[in-house]
This record gives sequence, structure tokens and C-alpha cells, in this order.
Amino acid sequence: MRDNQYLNFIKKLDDELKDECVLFILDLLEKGVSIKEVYEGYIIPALAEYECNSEVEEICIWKEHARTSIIRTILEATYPYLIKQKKETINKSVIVACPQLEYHEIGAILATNFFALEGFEAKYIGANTPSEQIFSAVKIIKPDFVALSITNYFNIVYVKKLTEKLKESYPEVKIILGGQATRNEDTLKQLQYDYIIENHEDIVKFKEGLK
Ligand code: B12
Repeated sequence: MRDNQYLNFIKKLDDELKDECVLFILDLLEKGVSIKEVYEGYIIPALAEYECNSEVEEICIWKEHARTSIIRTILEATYPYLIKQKKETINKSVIVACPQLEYHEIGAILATNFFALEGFEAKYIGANTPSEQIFSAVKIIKPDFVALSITNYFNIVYVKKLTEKLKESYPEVKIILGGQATRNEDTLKQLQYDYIIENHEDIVKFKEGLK
């Protein structure tokens, strides 16, 4: 059961009232609500629990785009609060990317921000990122971890090839997988990886394990 504050926000989001949505969240942060609470209590459920109420697919697609665009604006507008709430650096770096043909990127952006919040040096390099570009980033940045976000099951074809190549060329770089497709065991069996991470709590535990 969601509280009235949340339902109030969702009503504004359903009505696509971008300015009101942004101001609503900024007001929460000004009142002392943490960035983690804003992400987990508002941003994530606003998308994860979204159901399009139109039967027409093309309407649903542009509505999803409009909703995501408002959420993206909120994420950018609230980033200064995240900077203030970041924990001490732990000198570990992570590159986060969505593989080729994976356009769902809000989960990847949130994961990047959660890593940053916990003191990782975290860099998001994009949605639908061709394998060569992910490879190039690993070669140049030499991160401790590469984190891939996979939502759409069909994209594991690229992830499989990419993770095999990464393991072969950069065995010292650990591979993290996250996103809805990693909830499926049959999918995971086909992939090479070191860690599966789903949410902020997992990132905190993962960080503890690095000590
Ligand atoms: C917004 C949205 C879109 C937007 C995405 C915009 C964008 N810029 O991201 C657009 C309109 C582009 C889109 C397109 C499509 N979508 Co869509 N979309 C969604 C929707 C409504 C929300 C996704 C989202 O942002 N969730 C919120 C985030 C925060 O949650 P999350 O991604 O799960 O991430 C969390 C964790 O998984 C984790 N995480 C995620 N990644 C990572 C990575 C790491 C490293 C870590 C540590 C953690 C982590 O952290 C997050 C916080 O806990 C979902 C509905 C749903 N129930 O999720 C459908 C959904 C994901 N889409 C779906 C589909 C089918 C499609 C399309 C094929 C539709 C179409 N006919 O065109 C296309 C495919 C595009 C593509 N090739 O990738 C299906 C996927 C079904 C499946 N399992 O394969 C869903 C589930 C809808 C449904 N119920 O059918 N979509």
C-alpha cells in the first residue's frame, strides 16, 4: 500500500505535469528526505509499477517515453543532493553500460548513482552501447568492474559474446550483471559474470565484501 504523498506524485506523473513533478521531488529533498528514499520510494516504483491504460500500442510507447523523460529530468535535477550525500571514496571504479539494443536505461543510471553514493568512482557510458565501445572504455579506463544492465532477454546474445571476450582479454576486470533479465536463471546460465547485483542494498553488501 503506497502512502498519499506517493499517490500525489503519481497523479502528477500520470498527468505528465513535468514542472510539478520536479518541484515535488525537490521539495521532499529540501525537507530532508534522502536521495536513496526518493529513488526507492518514488522513482523506481513510478516506472516499475507503471501500466499503460491504453489498448493502443503506439500510445503506450510515447507515454512511456514521456514518463521516462520526466524521470530523467528529476534524476538530473536532484543530482546535487546525491553529491552532498556521497560516502567517502573507496578507490574502486565501475563502468556501467546498457549493451547493444538495450534501450532501457533508467535502471543503469540509478545503479551508477547508487555506486557513486557508496563511494565508487562510477561512470555511465550509455544505452544501446555497441560492444566495441564498451571494450574501448574498459581498455582506456581500466576499471575494477564493468556493470551491464540487461532488461530485454533478447539482448543476451550480445551480452554473451561481450562477456566472453571481456573475460578473455581482461580477466582482472570483474563483471557485474544487473537488470530484469538477470532475474531468470536460464538466462544467467548462458553468461559469464562475477556478481549479480540488483539494488542499493546489494551494492552496500558488495562494498562490504571488498574490504
Ligand atoms: C520505461 C520503459 C521503456 C522505455 C525505456 C526508456 C529509457 N530511456 O529507459 C522505452 C519506451 C524505450 C521502452 C521500450 C521497450 N520496452 Co520497455 N519498459 C519500460 C518500463 C515501463 C519501465 C522500465 C524502467 O525504467 N523501470 C524502472 C527501473 C528503475 O527498474 P529496472 O530497470 O528493473 O532497474 C532496477 C533493477 O533491475 C536494477 N538494475 C537495472 N540495471 C542494473 C544494472 C546494474 C549494474 C545494477 C547493479 C542494477 C541494475 O536497478 C534498478 C533499481 O532497483 C518497463 C515496465 C517494468 N515493469 O519495468 C517496460 C518493459 C521493461 N519494457 C518491455 C518491452 C517489451 C519493451 C519493448 C520491446 C516494447 C516495444 N514493443 O517497443 C521496447 C524494447 C526497447 C529495447 N530494445 O530495449 C517489457 C520487457 C519484457 C521483457 N522481460 O523482455 C517491460 C517489462 C514491459 C512489460 N510489462 O511488458 N520501454
